[in-house]
Amino acid sequence: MENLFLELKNKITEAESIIIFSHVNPDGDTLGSNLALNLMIEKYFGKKADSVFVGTLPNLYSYLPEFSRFQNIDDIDKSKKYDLAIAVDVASKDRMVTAVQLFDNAGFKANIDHHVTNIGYGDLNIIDGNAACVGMILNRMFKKWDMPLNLDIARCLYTSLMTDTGCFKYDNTSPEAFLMGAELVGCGVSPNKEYRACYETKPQSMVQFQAYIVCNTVFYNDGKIAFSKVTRNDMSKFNAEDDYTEGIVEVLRSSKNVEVAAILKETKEGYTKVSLRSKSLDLTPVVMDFGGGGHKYSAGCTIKKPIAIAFDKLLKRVQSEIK
Ligand SMILES: [Mn+2]
Repeated sequence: MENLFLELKNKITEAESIIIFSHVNPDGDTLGSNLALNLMIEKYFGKKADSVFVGTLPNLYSYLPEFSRFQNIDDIDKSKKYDLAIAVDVASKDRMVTAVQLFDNAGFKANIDHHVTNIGYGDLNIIDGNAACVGMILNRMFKKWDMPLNLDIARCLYTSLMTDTGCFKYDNTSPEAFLMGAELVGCGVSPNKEYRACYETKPQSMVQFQAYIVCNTVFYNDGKIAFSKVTRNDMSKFNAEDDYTEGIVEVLRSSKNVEVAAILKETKEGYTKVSLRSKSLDLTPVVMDFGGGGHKYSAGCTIKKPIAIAFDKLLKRVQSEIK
């Protein structure tokens, strides 16, 4: 991995134009690591990289330093040929949606990720399924590059780490996660301030919407499975934004007997987006049956079926794993 870090450093040094991609429906890891890398490239390589997103950019993360650097992919000339493209936290190329053409057109493609389902679609693939977040891989890389963090970069990495470890409580919370957290706090990051900015700034309607969705949960198999669905009708009733469903699935999993929890969300007509969480069951075979991906205990997929049918299909598939 150390050699890969140095190879990327050389590629950044050589490149005149650089673009960094986050995945669709961006989370704290893909956004935090994108900005951390962008700021690092500016600070130590003296270069301006373009940071891009696809679809909607959640306003929730606007507390991140230099958040305004994120550009909508639709505002970038699709025929442009960047010297270097870097994808961060992008498990598969289709997670770049309409940005994939710009990625493919680049002279050199790097793929930095921690999803076990990542097949290594780049020219350079820096993938570690044991890393708690992509920010952790970046942190190791910046050390190898011998480039110390500043407060802004540390804050971006902290959001990446905090969100992907569920505030240091998921199974991926390794000794390295705590050491990294300690190091970032040492750089001046305030855990309380970052936590409040990320988790305690929900609009009132979001809190009420989430409570409603939790209320509609249906339990199966002696309470081992918890499913709830979100229709477009529910969304419009609460004036819900795309990210209003964020975190609900963890509430479902918090029930004592629950092994697998799922939120099924009607996106457009005939499409159902699924977020799955488990306590100890490996979900990757389940979501891969539906063309999805992710981590062992946290995974997702989009089922090209109306929500009621998707619900039944997914429930049967999950029940086949639950004794
Ligand atoms: Mn991640």
